[in-house]
Amino acid sequence: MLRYWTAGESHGPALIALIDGFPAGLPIDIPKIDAELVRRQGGYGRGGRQRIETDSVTFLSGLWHGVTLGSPLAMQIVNRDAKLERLEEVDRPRPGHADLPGAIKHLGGVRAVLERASARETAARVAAGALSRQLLSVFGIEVAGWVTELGGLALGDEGFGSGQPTLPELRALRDASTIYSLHPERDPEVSALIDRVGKDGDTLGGIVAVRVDGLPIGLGTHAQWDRKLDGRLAQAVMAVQAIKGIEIGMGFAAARCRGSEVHDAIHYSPAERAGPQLGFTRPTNNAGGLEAGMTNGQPLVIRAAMKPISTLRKPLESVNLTTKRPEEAAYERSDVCAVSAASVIVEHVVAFEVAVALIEKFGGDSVEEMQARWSLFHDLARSR
Ligand code: EPS
Repeated sequence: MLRYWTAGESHGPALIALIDGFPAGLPIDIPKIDAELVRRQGGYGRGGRQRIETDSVTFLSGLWHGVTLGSPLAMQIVNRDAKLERLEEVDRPRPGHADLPGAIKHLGGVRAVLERASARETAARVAAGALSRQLLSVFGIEVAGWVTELGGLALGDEGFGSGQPTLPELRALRDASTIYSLHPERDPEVSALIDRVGKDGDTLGGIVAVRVDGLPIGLGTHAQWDRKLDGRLAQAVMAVQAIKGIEIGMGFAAARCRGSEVHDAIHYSPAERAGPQLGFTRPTNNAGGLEAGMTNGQPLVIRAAMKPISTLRKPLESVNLTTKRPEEAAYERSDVCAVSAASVIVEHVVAFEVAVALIEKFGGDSVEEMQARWSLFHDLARSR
């Protein structure tokens, strides 16, 4: 079973991702992981912290000569702004952050909670996801995330059409945009909005999207609720800081349509029998690649909604936890908008859950054994 945990405070010495259950025999491209960490640090609207940090991973275990050993992998990302010991207690909780419920829950202070609740922790999740993507790539499974909406500005939803655009085309558009949307030509309009809102001391949220191509039929299961892939993906995505909602495929829009407008017809094309869909084609992909908690061979399509960051330079009303008197919430250096970063994070938590499901179905102790099981399954399925 593939799983991971993270450790580390926002201003502590380092973040750690500990990955267990990863197969042996995969050469790891570390600069490729670092490139995703750099992308997570970017996007228009980020605050001063990203000018201090230069995120990169060091493997503390699990690799020998750059190849996975099949033992736990510990990845470290050093915090340059490691000033936790010098930081003071916070007594005015920020509405929307972990401050109030966390302090009461732990019978302690706000600092102890906000340091771990901070989205800084997502660097470790991206590292784990970027590692898992290298395993997915062996099987031809590719992932991309981008921004579809920011501060109420719709930035195009076209990345979802079956194979239109292709993932390389989609990445090229996204990487040309400082917002990570598929419409770089709209960047000036979006960054002007972020600037305006930042000047007001306020923050912005948005919607991010992820597509996974090359999936086989049958990852996940219909058989038990806690192993359904849609449920696991929702858990992973909803557990990203500031994410308030997830849609798979048509999502909420399906609730407003008739069944005949929602469900994807099943066709068969003998010419496509050799492909991962085994010849079964679907003219539409409203299901977003998942039926009954299993992949159906279509691209996996997910959208997630991010609320605006809760640290406001123009603070909201709060209460001093010591005096219980009304005071403005605390302000600490923060971002005006981190929706672009969220697109990278959601992309990587989705990738990790797909890798978990891949190992569940085709898992072995080594990548070679997984490849053999992958081939055996597809041969058997084609022989029916
Ligand atoms: C965050 C506050 C800011 C963000 C941080 C999330 O950090 P700082 O207080 O050091 O300026 O920049 O995000 C990151 C550091 C990051 O790497 O994503 C918060 O309170 O959640």
